Order: sequence, then structure tokens, then C-alpha cells
Amino acid sequence: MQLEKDQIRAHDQRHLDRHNEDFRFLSDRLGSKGMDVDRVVDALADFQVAIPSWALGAGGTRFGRFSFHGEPGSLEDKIADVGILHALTQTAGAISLHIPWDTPTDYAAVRERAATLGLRFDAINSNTFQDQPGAEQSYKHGSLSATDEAARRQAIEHNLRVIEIGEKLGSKSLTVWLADGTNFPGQRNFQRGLVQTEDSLKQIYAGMPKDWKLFIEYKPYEPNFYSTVIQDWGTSFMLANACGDRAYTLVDLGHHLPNSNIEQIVSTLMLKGKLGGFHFNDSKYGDDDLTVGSIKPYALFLIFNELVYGMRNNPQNPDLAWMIDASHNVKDPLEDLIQSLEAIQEAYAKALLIDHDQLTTTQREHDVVMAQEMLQDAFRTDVRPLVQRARLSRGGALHPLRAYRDLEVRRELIQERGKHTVATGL
Ligand code: LRH
Ligand code: MN
Repeated sequence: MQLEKDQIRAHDQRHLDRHNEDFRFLSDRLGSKGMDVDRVVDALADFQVAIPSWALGAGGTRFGRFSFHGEPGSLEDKIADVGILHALTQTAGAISLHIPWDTPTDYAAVRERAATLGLRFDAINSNTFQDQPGAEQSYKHGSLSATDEAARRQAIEHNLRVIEIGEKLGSKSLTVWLADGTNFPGQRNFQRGLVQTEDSLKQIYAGMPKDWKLFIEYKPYEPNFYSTVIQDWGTSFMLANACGDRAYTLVDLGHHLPNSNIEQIVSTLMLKGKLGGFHFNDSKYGDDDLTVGSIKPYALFLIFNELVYGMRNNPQNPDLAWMIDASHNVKDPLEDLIQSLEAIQEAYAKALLIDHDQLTTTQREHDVVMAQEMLQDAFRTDVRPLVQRARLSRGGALHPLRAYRDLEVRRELIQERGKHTVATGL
């Protein structure tokens, strides 16, 4: 199934007048405050988020999984689904693969399919948190951190193999997330685990092409519930520095203990030139992998406020990799991802409304009240007409979710794939 531009154009027709009215009203208001609205719309239109290949089917927990009909049962169908998201939103121009869940069989066909849909391959993910059928060594007691050299060797080899796969697809970065850790005090020696991990990452870094980046993702717990080797941003930052200039920290929003100040972590990593990218999602308690902006939209806005400041003031930090990492236990995966993409674009748009020069002056004058007022005025601004205009300027839908439903995309996918296809992934 593929969505054609004219289908989307036709759907937009009945919403265009209202959009133009809303856009004119907002542009006048922002223009009167000296805001360059066209620059904001262009920044939004250029903003591309990678869709996780492992989150296109129904997710689940250890307590169960409720299947979703018309799931993509192959990598080709997953690419088609991301194509649908990109056709509707014009902000999902990349896919992030997870190996071995999405190991291509026909590289040329996969590359061509993606190119036809305007998609590129973002960071590729390795997986040493599951034992593969027929694998010689088990990762039960660790992978890159293993004291058992055979298991560690196998994990390093897997990552080098994942890089080879990524190279064939045009990917330019590897994401390493380690589940390695313990469930009980005394189970392992912390220092030995970290020493092994640093050495393993250095070997993987050395095996990476010179134009590739290594993203080191941290997480405090799960699946291990006493300790995790790469538990927090500081450990990831330390390992990235140990590896070299092209190793960076990857921030998954769900990988923080309650009440962590993620925006401060982001600003610190950007200042140090070590922020590689994001796994966007939202959470109430743990690594819940919920729809972006569905629980803490203000926190997401505050993170984008630091990102906009950093993108303007920290040339030492490279362009960031924007990716979603979510799991859909009750929603249609494509609807959930459309909501996440909109929430990300809205948070970015609101952050772009902040006049950082004025904010700096206000901060220097210690006018605490006015500083907060500036942030909240931006957050309280309904920026949806700007996000809509950005989509419209690239041929996307004014209302992607409504278009997805009105064009009966899910019914078409079920017709095409049947009710029982299951997508690989979490
Ligand atoms: C770990 C994680 C990691 C992926 C996995 C699917 O919780 O966030 O990014 O490898 O989810
Ligand atoms: Mn993640």
C-alpha cells in the first residue's frame, strides 16, 4: 500500500481555508513580536525523525501482547509503513533498523524501496540482549561486559556484522544499548564489567568506518533490576570519551529515574559536544515507551528549549540523530507514531519561539518571574498552524491522523496482509 500525493491533497482541500486563517492569525501575532515565521516553518519542514523498525507492530509486556491486524510481516512492509507515515507527515524521512529482527535479504530491493518512498536509513541497532537460535554463546551473564571471553567475542563480532549491514544500506551510525547488569548484590564485580565494556566498545569503534558515529545508549534498569553496566548519562559519556571523537551519548527519554532533569543532561552533553541523538517517547513510571508528549509535554518542551539553544551555541556538538523508540500496546502503531511525530514537531516549534537573546538578558538581570513567563508564553502558544504549514510545504497532510482514518489505511493494510501477520520487534 502506498499513499499518493493527490490523495492527500484532496483530503486537505476541505481544511485549507481554516488552516490559512489560523496561519495568518498566528503569523501576524508572532510577526508583531519580531519572529521570522518563515524561518520557523522551514526549520520544522527540514526536521526529520527516524521511525524504529521494531515499533510498527503491536508491542507487549511480559503480561501479554494484544495483536494488531495488518501488521508488517516483512522488512519491505515495514518500509512501506514508514512510507505511509512520511507521506502523511513529511517528517518521518528515515527508518532505524534493529538487527537481527530486520536483517535484509535483498539489499538492492530494500534500498530501492526506501529511496522510492523518500526514506534513508538512520542509526542501525545491534542486539546482544537476546540469545539467537543456534548461537554458540549465551548473553545470560553479559555480552560486551562479559568476563567470559567467548561470549564477549561473539558480542563484538555481532556489532561489527551489524555495521557491515548498515554500510550496505547507507546508514552512518551504530546504536549500542546493553542490557548487561545484575539482579542481585554480589552477583558480579562492577569494575570488571565496566573494564570489559570499555574494551569491547573500543574494539567496535575501531571497526567502524571513519565517517560513522557510535551512539552509546544508557538505561538505569530493566531487564536487570539491581545494576546495569551503562546505567546513566555519566557512564555513557565516560565510555564515549574513552572510545574517541565519533562516539556519543544517546538519550532515550524513558531511561531516567523519576524526576531526573533530562533537559539539564541534554545541555551538559551538548556543551561537551557529546550528544549524539534521541530516542523519543514518554513515560509515567519506568521505560514505558508511551506516545511522545502524552504524559509530560512540558518536559519535552524544556528539552527542546535546551536543544535549540545548543544548536545555536554549541558548534562543537554534531547534528543530532532524531529517533522515536516506542511500543504500542493498545493503539494502532501508525496512529501512535503520527501522534508522536506531531508532539515532537510541536515541542520544537514552541522552543523556536523563545527569543534566547532576550532570555539571556532576563537571566542576567535575575528576573526569575519574567524568565518563566517567556518560556510559558512560548509553551502556551498553539503552534499547530506552523506545523501544518511545514507539512503542507512538503506535500504532507494538514491533519495526518484524520487523513489516515478517512483514507481507511488500516482497512487497506488488513485487506493486503490479512489479520495474522506479526511484525518482528519488541
Ligand atoms: C532499550 C531500548 C533500546 C532498544 C530497545 C528496543 O530499552 O530503548 O533502544 O534497543 O529499547
Ligand atoms: Mn531506546
